Parts: sequence; C-alpha cells; structure tokens
Amino acid sequence: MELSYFLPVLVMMLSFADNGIAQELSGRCYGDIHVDQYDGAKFMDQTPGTYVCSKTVDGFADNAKAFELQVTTVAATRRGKVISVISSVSLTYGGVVFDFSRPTTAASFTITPADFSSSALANNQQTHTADDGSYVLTYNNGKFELTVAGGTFKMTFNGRDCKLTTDATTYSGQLEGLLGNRDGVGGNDQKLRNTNTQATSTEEFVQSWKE
Ligand SMILES: [Ca+2]
Repeated sequence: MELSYFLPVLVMMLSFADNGIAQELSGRCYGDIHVDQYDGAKFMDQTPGTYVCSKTVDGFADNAKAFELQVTTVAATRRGKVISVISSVSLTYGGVVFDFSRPTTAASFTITPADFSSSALANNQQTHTADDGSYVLTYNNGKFELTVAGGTFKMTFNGRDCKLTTDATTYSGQLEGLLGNRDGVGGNDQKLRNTNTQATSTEEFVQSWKE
C-alpha cells in the first residue's frame, strides 16, 4: 500500500477558481498533522484528538450557511515513528451532519437526518442529490465531494486530504478554528476559542481548538 495512503493532511491554501466561487480554499490533512491556514501560516501538531478545523463564528448572520468542520486523528506507527493520522471527518452544515470515515469506501459516510432515498453510493462513481435539493454528494474512486446549492461551500475528502471551498463574500473574516479567519490577512489567525485573544504559542492555539 502506498505510503501516501497513510499520510492524512490538513493544508489550506488560497487560490482563484473558475467554478464561479470567488475564492477557493483548499484543505489537505497529512501526517502528524500539518496545517496550512487560509491566510498562509503553516504549523504542525502531533497530538491525536478531535479538532475544530474551521467553523463560522458565533453570531454568524446566516444560519442556513453556518458550518463546523471537525477532524479526528488517531495515533499510528509509520516506519517506526509514532504519528497521528485522520480517522474521520465530521461536517455540520446548516443543521445537517455529514460524517465520513477512513478508508473512504462508497458506504463510509452517514447523513443526519438522512434524506437520501438510498444512503449508499453503491457504484464507483455516483451522485446523490438531497431530497430538497440543498446539497449534492458524489463518490468517485475513493473521494467524496459535497457541494451545497449555490456553490457557496464545497468539501472533499478522500481519506487523507480534506479540502474546503468557500465563497469569500459569505465567509471572509467569518471563520475561526485551526484554519484561521479567512480574511486574507496574516498574523491574526491564532484566535483562542471563545475569546477574541490571539494565542501566545501555536501549542496553546491548537489545544484551544481540541475537543
Ligand atoms: Ca487572517
């Protein structure tokens, strides 16, 4: 099995997309774990646990577009070294909970409340649309892609990489968590949980967002 299979990642980078979304934010998680924030800072942490990667701030105006993405890592030994790897990803968006687990097979997800007529993406490439049309979930060759109506939010997860694509108009400066506030400005992305205070160290920052 390829080494890369075991190297989950959490990386955020800013780029311009041609899909109608003004700015694209990409997330990957790997190893132990590496984080590249929306606004460019990078760090890593070795402690297994469940972390708030990115969420809308308390008081975010549009409840229908509020979200929280959590990633859970577990200890693993690779080439004699103890690291942490992703075991699952959980996204709450607009009150719906999407849970994905590794390894990513067609059935390694749940949606609560379930509103697909079939909860399994049985074929290697398949698309399901929510009964109310609010989101679309596809599965293709080990990779899930969740797209919310209007394209304001997209998440992909293939078992090692977790990628977010968010609309700048909706979310710029309205996010918090390990990935920072997404306002396009560096140096203000280590806000401690439940405060408006910046952490004095990366360790303090990471621990603040550990469940
Ligand atoms: Ca920032």
